[in-house]
Amino acid sequence: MSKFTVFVKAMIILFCEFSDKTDRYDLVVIGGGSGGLACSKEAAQFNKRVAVLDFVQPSTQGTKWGLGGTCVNVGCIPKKLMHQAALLGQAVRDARSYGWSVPQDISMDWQVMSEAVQNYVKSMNFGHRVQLQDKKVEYINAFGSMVDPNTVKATDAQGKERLLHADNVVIAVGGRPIIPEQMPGALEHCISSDDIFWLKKAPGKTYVNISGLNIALECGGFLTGMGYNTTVMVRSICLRYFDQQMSKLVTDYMENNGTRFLWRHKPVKFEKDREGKIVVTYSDENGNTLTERFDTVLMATGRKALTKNLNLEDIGVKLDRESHKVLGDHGGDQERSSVHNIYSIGDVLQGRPELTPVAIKAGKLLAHRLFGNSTHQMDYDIVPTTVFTPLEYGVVGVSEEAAINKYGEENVEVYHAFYRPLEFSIPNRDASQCYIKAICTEDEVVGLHITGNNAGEIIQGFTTAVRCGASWEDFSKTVGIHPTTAEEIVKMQITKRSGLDPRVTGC
Ligand SMILES: Cc1cc2nc3c(=O)[nH]c(=O)nc-3n(C[C@H](O)[C@H](O)[C@H](O)COP(=O)(O)OP(=O)(O)OC[C@H]3O[C@@H](n4cnc5c(N)ncnc54)[C@H](O)[C@@H]3O)c2cc1C
Ligand SMILES: *C1O[C@H](CO)[C@@H](O)[C@H](O)[C@H]1NC(C)=O
Ligand SMILES: *[C@@H]1O[C@H](CO)[C@@H](O)[C@H](O)[C@H]1NC(C)=O
Ligand SMILES: *[C@@H]1O[C@H](CO)[C@@H](O)[C@H](O)[C@H]1NC(C)=O
Ligand SMILES: *[C@@H]1O[C@H](CO)[C@@H](O)[C@H](O)[C@H]1NC(C)=O
Repeated sequence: MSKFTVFVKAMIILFCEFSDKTDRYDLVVIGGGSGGLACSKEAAQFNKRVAVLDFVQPSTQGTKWGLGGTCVNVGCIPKKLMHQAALLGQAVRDARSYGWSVPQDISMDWQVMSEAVQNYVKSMNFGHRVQLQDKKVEYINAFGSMVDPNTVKATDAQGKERLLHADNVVIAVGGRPIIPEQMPGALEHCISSDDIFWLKKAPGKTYVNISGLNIALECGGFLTGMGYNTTVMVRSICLRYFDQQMSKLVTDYMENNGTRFLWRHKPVKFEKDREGKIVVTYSDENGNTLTERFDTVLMATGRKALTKNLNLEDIGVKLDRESHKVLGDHGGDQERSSVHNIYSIGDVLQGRPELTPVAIKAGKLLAHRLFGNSTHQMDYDIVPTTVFTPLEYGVVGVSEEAAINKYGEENVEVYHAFYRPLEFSIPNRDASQCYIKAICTEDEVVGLHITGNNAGEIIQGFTTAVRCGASWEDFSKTVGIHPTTAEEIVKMQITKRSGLDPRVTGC
């Protein structure tokens, strides 16, 4: 696009926002994140009148951002870019052994890195507005709430209200991090994942309090990789919803590579000293109380669904008691709520994986069912994912624990292997956490797990095979691509049951 077309498009967007309209819609979507944007754009393709409302409440530390939701602004995108920034540091160090002259002290300029990431995010915010405009979806920068099942109230930043009459409503409001307000000093002094990507100055010595979610480990990982002294405090386990053997490999690698873990520790309070450092008081596994000073404290203790001020329960939309997420599965439709014309997609739908591609796919399929005569439901099974820790962990299908529970130990065969990525050889990097396992029943591979470089890229392709019901025999008949990491998957021969040593044995 030329600068001129961009300018014209921006003017059109401004013009349309100020022009008046009648307020009857085929579909109103509340929440302009991954799911809401996909659903509204898809619905508009059927020549329907569609509006999407998006409104961002500032974080507890006052961070704000533009259109696109969690993934674009404070999730997948800035996280993966910062993960990449950290990986490059490792690559630069590796480069020495390949003959590149690299100074002894390499360091990260936080300002340069974060500005580059933020500028990219801002370009995506703008891109989303242009796309809504192109697809004729009305974008309303206002907070949405329900008045009755067919009326949405839009309240803008100035408090101006407008009522929209909607045949169908999609709730796609996502979630936000929880800062434990009852913990003294937490609300004042701690940041959340909503702030870390938008910090103006380098985080410095950082303390990460985690709740068993991957977000915290990923942040702790890239901060360590960028050279910040990072301490991760873990109360019980990391990566709660993942295979525990794999989770241990991920944290072992981090621990060996500079992240300090305090296991079974618990924070008690946070204070600020005269120099502006945060004094963290915590108790260790023996109940001793200790204090330590940090520049930054990142709270990653969980997320809550943003259903609170939507007035949903008053109009009959049932929410889960604990999570406050919308309960779906009504009238034979997974995304339909207890009110027949109100649907829910993405992170705010109860019991579904909190992932961007899941929200997008569910949103598009819903639009086709609403306006395209489709009956196609979302398949929430066999959803692949990757944890972008310094050693990435990619997975599709079930954990070993879950497979044994479901099929019984005697009906599960686990193929496994440690491997040494070729890239690790010349810099002589430790590969002792590079590992693969395939969980198989007699007929099918039901789980595939890998730790290593580009784990996400590898698992994405194999997901199709797993979805097609490929058996272990199909995997092992597959010819590899040499020399790659992915080929190690189809080369595995050792089962856990055999008790043979799965470690690397040479060529
Ligand atoms: C740090 C982090 C890293 C992540 N990394 C990954 C990853 O690598 N891969 C991956 O697949 N997923 C990742 N996720 C998860 C992913 O971001 C979410 O699953 C996805 O964004 C969910 O989309 P959504 O449409 O449900 O909601 P969101 O994207 O959260 O969008 C909801 C939007 O609605 C707005 N809103 C809320 N209430 C209202 C209201 N009443 N009126 C108007 N607007 C409202 C919100 O401000 C927001 O803009 C990550 C999440 C985090 C926090
Ligand atoms: C990472 O681990 C390897 C192998 O244990 C070690 O050689 C390297 O120095 C570690 N890196 C850091 C930053 O600790
Ligand atoms: C990081 O902080 C810990 C805890 O204060 C300290 O023991 C360690 O020496 C620090 N590491 C570096 C590299 O400064
Ligand atoms: C982090 O803080 C919260 C709130 O105080 C606490 O409930 C949680 O257990 C803490 N996590 C860890 C790992 O200590
Ligand atoms: C859906 O079916 C109706 C009735 O058969 C038809 O009028 C309409 O054009 C169809 N819509 C689409 C998008 O195919």
